[in-house]
Amino acid sequence: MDNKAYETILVEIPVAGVGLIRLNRPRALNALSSQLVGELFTALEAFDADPTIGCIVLTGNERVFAAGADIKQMSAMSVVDMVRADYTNWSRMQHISKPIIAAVSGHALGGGCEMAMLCDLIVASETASFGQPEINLGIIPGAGGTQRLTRAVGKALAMEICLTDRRLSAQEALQYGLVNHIYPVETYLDETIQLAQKIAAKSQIAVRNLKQAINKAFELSLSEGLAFEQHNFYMLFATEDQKEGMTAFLEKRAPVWKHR
Ligand code: CO8
Repeated sequence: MDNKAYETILVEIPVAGVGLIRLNRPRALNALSSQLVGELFTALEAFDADPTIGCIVLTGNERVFAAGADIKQMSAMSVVDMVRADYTNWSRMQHISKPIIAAVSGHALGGGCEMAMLCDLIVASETASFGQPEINLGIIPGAGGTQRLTRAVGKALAMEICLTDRRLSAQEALQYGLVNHIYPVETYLDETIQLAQKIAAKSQIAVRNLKQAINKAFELSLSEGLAFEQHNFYMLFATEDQKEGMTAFLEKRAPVWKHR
């Protein structure tokens, strides 16, 4: 973990087991320039590879999570530039095996909303606002907005959000199941870090299998998903953590995970 390696993000380990990434282009409202996105992927992969980290928190600042793709950078791009840069390909983030929690305060717009939805849980501050305003620029969401938002809030509301630039307040996002919790601006990040700490205290190998299995629910039929879950369930019986978890329960003590 080396902040000198980054210009547009900040990384830290605020408490044992939790990796924190802050988007740090405040004057551009954390617009997702190619540099920022590249640094974000590198930092996510570094925490994913770090055995001391069990959960990752991704945040912006109190005013803005991210105001979307960098319009200044994007405005001059041609379709060839887009294809060459693989501009909306966020598969590097999708392949992170550890849970990622988005801590969202203020605007989460366009690519910012899509980035939050690429995370596994979302904690919002009372000022969080989610939207897909791309239609105002003569484009549409390109990093999953039409797909993930529709799965999260249903077709009718997703259509309205994307077609009319309707913003979802934190309360509405909670009501529709897009976010897990809402906290005051003063505490949302600490609460998110505490939630991440709870996850980081589990067996990393079981957490990894769990994240994979739940995400498969969006890709597979029910019977295929059940077969995937069953496979991951059986596989855990080859781990030391399964033996330890069950032995600790029977001995009425806390488990000591080895993450293998
Ligand atoms: N890109 C570049 N710069 C931005 C962006 C952005 N998305 N958003 C804000 N800024 C800049 C402004 O240009 C301004 O810069 P300057 O001071 O140099 O003029 C500065 O940030 C402050 O912005 P405002 O003065 O507009 O601040 P306000 O508080 O008045 O408004 C808003 C805040 C409502 C967030 C407003 O800035 C806004 O509407 N921003 C654009 C939101 C938007 O349209 N987002 C969608 C972008 S398209 C997209 O995300 C496609 C996703 C594709 C996949 C992702 C791949 C990376």
